[in-house]
Amino acid sequence: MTQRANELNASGKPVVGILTGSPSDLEVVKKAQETLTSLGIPSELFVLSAHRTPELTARYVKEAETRGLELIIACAGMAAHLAGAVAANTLLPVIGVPLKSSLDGMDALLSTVQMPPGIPVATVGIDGAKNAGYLAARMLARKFPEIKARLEEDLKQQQKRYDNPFA
Ligand code: RP5
Repeated sequence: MTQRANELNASGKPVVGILTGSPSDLEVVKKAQETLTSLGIPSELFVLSAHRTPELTARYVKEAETRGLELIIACAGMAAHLAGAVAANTLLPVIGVPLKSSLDGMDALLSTVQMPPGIPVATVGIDGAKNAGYLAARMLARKFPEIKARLEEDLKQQQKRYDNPFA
């Protein structure tokens, strides 16, 4: 159902949960939150680990939908199981961000992207936190028209950096 314009910002409640596996990830991961904020999308960011804090992670994810979250961005490096562990505990869409922590991030990329059938994780590129924010915004734009309008304006701004041979 289409939401009333500006309802999203009026409530101010987070609609995107961003999780990452270590405090050492935050410099990259904060780009996802900055992107969401620039598009007027309220989010929350927590450091939670599939390995080190499995119970807390599962509890957060199981409660996410009833708390009003629409999707979850999960970021991790090395044996990056966080996004898969998140997807195992919710039917919300999960965007996975593999982080470059070892092996140039190839380990995390393969861990995140190669989910078994039925438990999908929409994986962006290595250290692709910014694109995770944009992908989340595109998903939310199906429900919130004001986000679609902001994405259209953002794309126009990006296009200003390019030549128009036909102008
Ligand atoms: C992963 O292991 C984290 O997401 C991080 O990218 C990597 C290393 O974690 P630390 O040892 O720096 O805490 O779980």
